[in-house]
Amino acid sequence: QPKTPTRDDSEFRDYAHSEISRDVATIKYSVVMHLTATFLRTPASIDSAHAYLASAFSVRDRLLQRWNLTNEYHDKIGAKRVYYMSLEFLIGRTFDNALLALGLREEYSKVLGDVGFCLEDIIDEERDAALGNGGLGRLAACYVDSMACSNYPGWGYGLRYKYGMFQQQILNGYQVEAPDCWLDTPNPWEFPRPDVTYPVKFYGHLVRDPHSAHRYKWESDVVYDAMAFDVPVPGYGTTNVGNIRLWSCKTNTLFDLNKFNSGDYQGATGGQVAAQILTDVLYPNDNTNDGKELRLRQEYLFCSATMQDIMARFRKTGRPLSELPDLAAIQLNDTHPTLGVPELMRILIDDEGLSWDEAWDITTRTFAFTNHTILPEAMEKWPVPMLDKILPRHMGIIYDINLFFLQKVEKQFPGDRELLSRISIIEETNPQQVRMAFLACVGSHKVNGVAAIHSDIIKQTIFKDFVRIQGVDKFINKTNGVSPRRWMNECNPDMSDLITEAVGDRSWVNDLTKVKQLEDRIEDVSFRERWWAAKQKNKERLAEYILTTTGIKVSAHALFDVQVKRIHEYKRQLMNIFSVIYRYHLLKQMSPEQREREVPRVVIFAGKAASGYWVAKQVIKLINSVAEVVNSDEEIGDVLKVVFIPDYSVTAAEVIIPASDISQHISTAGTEASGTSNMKFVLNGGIILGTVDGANIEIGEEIGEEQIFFFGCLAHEVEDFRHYLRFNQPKPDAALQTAFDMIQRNTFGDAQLFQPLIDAIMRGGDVYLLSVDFPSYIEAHKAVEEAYRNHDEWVTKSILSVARMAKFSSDRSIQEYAEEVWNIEPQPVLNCGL
Ligand code: BZD
Repeated sequence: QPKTPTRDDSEFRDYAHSEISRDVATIKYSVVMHLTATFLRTPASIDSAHAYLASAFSVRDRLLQRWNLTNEYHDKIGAKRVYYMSLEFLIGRTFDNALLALGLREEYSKVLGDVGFCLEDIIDEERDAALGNGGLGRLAACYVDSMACSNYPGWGYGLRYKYGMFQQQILNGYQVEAPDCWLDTPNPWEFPRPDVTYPVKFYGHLVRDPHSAHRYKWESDVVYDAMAFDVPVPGYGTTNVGNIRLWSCKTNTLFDLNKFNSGDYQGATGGQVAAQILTDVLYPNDNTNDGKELRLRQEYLFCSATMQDIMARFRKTGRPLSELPDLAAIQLNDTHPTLGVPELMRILIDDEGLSWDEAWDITTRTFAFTNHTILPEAMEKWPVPMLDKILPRHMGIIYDINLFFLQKVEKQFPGDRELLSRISIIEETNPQQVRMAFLACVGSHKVNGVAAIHSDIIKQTIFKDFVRIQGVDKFINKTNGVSPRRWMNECNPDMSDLITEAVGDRSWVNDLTKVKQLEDRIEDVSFRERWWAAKQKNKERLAEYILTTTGIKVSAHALFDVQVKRIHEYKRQLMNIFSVIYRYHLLKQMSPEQREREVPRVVIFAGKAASGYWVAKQVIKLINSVAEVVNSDEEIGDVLKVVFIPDYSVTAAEVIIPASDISQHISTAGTEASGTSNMKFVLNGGIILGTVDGANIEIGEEIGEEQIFFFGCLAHEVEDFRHYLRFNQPKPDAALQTAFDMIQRNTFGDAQLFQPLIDAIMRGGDVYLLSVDFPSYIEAHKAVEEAYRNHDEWVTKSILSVARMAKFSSDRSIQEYAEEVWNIEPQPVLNCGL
């Protein structure tokens, strides 16, 4: 508890609350101070790494000052906060983002220029914070950005992994993983809080409270400490600064002096080493659940520290516990943080002494849950014996949650035993398993999917019974969005300047509805030319990037056809590379004159495969093998190039996305919950080639279906096709067969390597329906080519699309969550009275 100051602190307040001057001289002084005092550099020993660090620390000073003001203000007015709980935050870089938010980019450019550095090079010194796998983690980062920019009092909570998403190297065409040691150099964007540390228990046994049927004492010697690191989230065009609080694990058993004195140095810190493992590494799985015990312990460390922290903040207000839902809304980013539900129950019952019913009422009014997938392999389930061993108290609470829930349902639908077994949180397998999606659903007052089609599907499938039991109003849709700050203004400066010109000022960055005004410029010849030139410049930047990362030279005048995302069977990179093989075949059949008339194309892939996902890794190998053959075929030249850009990341995406003409989002209908890169590509003037799936559908509704090249079967047809293919051999069309034949004739090296990929289609039931969608996919490619030939038509599509994309700002998503789920309001920090 901080002591209430009795001294006169008014002068301190005056200084703390007055913004640091923004003139170049002050900035220069602060950068030089950090260079000399924080990093011990002399003018002779400054390199760009330290120029970056010193600049970043000086920016951080400003952010932390605003951070303090924001939190002090929200505390003072007793604002309700939202807590976005996510095991992943895929943040990327922060320096440029912060400079733009603070409006100090030009000033820093000048300061760095004066000491002989170029801002762009300095920006490139920063390493990505890659604490996430893909869409789910990046969504969390966009959402905290939007909360800060829209002045919502909100925090992200996550884990501070020592090793983030692995670095992908390509050796001999294969993916090789290397650790991401992102904390090896100082990280200016985190602020360690040793004062904010909580003990987290594991294992042990329970002692029943003799006075209460529901209360227990949980005793255990295995106690870890979770220590907070705060990551400031700069708000653009506001002084509000958000926060992501990340937990780092250490043991709380003291250093063993006896062991140390007897020479056992390692033993003395043994516990420390074991504990650190908990937050050592991000699990590199996207849309799969591997059920590892270490992952469960990570999840609990995260949930326990977060719930203790939220409760500590709440207790300081002195308000009764029943008012917790009036001051805190907690959003579960998928099921990974679901142990927060039994953890809050444990705190309220065992520590605070509430009755079960009181605790349950508070808990369910506090939590809400977002589902991001219905792929069966991604569904989190924990074996009961494992949970019982590691978290005996929580297992007991989950049993009781289930018991009371089933009793209620039994009253509502007497005698329906089938129903009870379908909805039970405990699955009656051997061993029994806890279905985390059901626990999250029962423990929350709202459940949402991430695009309209996905929200409909979950109501018809995994949560069908729950809709009947708990009412349809509990199940809502919140279509994803992305941050226009990072995904337009920051990554695409030239296009952003054009939008600013059309709108009249840069206010569209915080209010994307204004991009509508681009439609007024659709006939403006000069504007159209400059629009095209901006894309061309981005393509040249990407061509340069491809050259440095792969050594492949591509023409920036070719059509850039991009598929960048995690490698997964349902995303069908395999279908893409089969179509490339078929195109190669067609080109080989042509005369040089015919080839000359083709639209030259660069097919660009990037994405990581989970380290244990063999099929996905073979797909990478196939892409690289095809690339090697095609790119070295002199007859083909620039008419077709195939590129696999290694180590896809947020920073790589910021170069790739603004440069695309076409991007592919071609999941089997009904499998991609939403997708968010589809939004980013269109917001950067690219056109989608995609299936009728996820957010592609809503993008089409907004910008006009004629702006998208749709193909493939529809979600409601998938089941019948799959059923048919379980019992019948697929019938590949001539084009697909040609691709198979070329592989099998060793055109791309040893056919044996790739036979399993063909077998998955021909003998494995073709679960992702490649053989079904391939003919319409090839037709869609033809349509793309025809449209691209018509330059004018293409530019019109591009500008119109951006103009109509306002819906896909994450600001819109966050506003909907705030109003319909969290019941919170914007609280712009007012300097008055602090
Ligand atoms: O979430 C993704 C979906 O696949 C996308 O369709 C959607 O747009 C985004 C955001 O809503 N899901 C994931 O990214 N899932 C994971 O990364 C993940 C990670 C660990 C365990 C399970 C899933």
